Amino acid sequence: MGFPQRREFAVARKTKKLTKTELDRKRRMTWWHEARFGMFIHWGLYSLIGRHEWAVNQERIPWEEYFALADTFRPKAGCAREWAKLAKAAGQKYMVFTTRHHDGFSMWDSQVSECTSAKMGPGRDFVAEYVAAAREQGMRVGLYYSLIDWHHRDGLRCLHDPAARRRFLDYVQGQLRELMSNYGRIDILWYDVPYPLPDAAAWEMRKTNNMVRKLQPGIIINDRGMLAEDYTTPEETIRAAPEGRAWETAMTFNGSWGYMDTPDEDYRDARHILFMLQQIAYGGGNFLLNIGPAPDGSVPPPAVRRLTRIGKWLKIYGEAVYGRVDRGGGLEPLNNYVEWTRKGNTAYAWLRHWPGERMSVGYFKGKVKRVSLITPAGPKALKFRHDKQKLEMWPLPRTCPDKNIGYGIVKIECASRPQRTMVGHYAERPLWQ
Ligand code: FHN
Repeated sequence: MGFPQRREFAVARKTKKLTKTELDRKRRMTWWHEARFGMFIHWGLYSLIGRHEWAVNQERIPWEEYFALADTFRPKAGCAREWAKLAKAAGQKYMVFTTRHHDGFSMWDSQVSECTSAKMGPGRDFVAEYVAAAREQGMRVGLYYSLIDWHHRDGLRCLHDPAARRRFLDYVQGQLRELMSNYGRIDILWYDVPYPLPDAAAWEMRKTNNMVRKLQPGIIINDRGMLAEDYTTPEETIRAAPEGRAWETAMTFNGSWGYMDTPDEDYRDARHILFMLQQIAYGGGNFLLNIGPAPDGSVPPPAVRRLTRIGKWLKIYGEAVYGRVDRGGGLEPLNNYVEWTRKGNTAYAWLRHWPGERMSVGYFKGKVKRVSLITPAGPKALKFRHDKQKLEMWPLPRTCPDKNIGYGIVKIECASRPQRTMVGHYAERPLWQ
């Protein structure tokens, strides 16, 4: 299914003129691209079970038993503020919170559902608490909304029963209208799982998103409502969208989006998170990293430890990640211990292994003006020699200056686009995209 936008992109690229839709999208998404790194939060009744957010479905738990959990759902006050403070400490710039997952339990005071955190158990509007906390920390506010609803009586019947479909679409549109009207400025709408209806027309998605955009003119909408909208959303994998198409990878720490108290070893470690951040930034994408808070709202300590370390690292090296980052292209890994991000004619060499006091980068092309080591005290100029064979630089410290995660960065400023590729030496095509 070719996204309609591909045709728009093709036209724009050929004529080098952006369409009105693309110009509007470019304006709305500038902050999003420059933010790069966000926090996903999966938290709801399923967190009380602690065996993944699909437990009610996969373990066939009777709905009466499941919703009885609400009676013991008593999170501590201010838990959303903990998430927002942690996101800020981690260097994340936006947050996306599950307002309603597939289980049909709405985490706000919805007037079109009886299964809500306000009417049942907690007696709280967690969306309101989350939005206030995120804003308090200067975070952009994203709302996740599941189109599938396993519990709603029309959630599956809507496929074949026109009256059921009308009721279910009124429910979905009514909930989205509440979320887009009652919580101030919303920056992101993160749709999920458009099942069981077969296409955007059946979901009345164009009409729904027009309503959403009317209420929130600057909002960014993902592609999981069966319209391409603003960006593509691979998850648990890194797959760059075609040039010109925004994309964001969503990842868990430990394989479960919802709370699951697994050992520390199950969590992707800080070095791996940084490696993924670099791979994503190289491809010009965004990284939405998930936390699954416990029933009381607290964040699992292994996630806190990792996010805190990553935020400390980004305080020093964030220039290689945030702001206008260009897709890499033509900066091939060096012996797989050096990977890259690029901003215009500046290449950032991410070193996850330390070469010692000198480093040689073979096949480096681009007129080098300055080479510097990024340090907590700011860039430290390096000497360098650049010939047809390689770019050599020294003196580097004997060991990696980053004692936190062991990732250092050398900044290479050029007068032309930097490249590192064997194309033109031994290979007729890039060995690595
Ligand atoms: O089924 C959901 C899953 O529980 C989780 O919310 C992820 C997050 O991207 N989305 C769906 C699976 O793709």
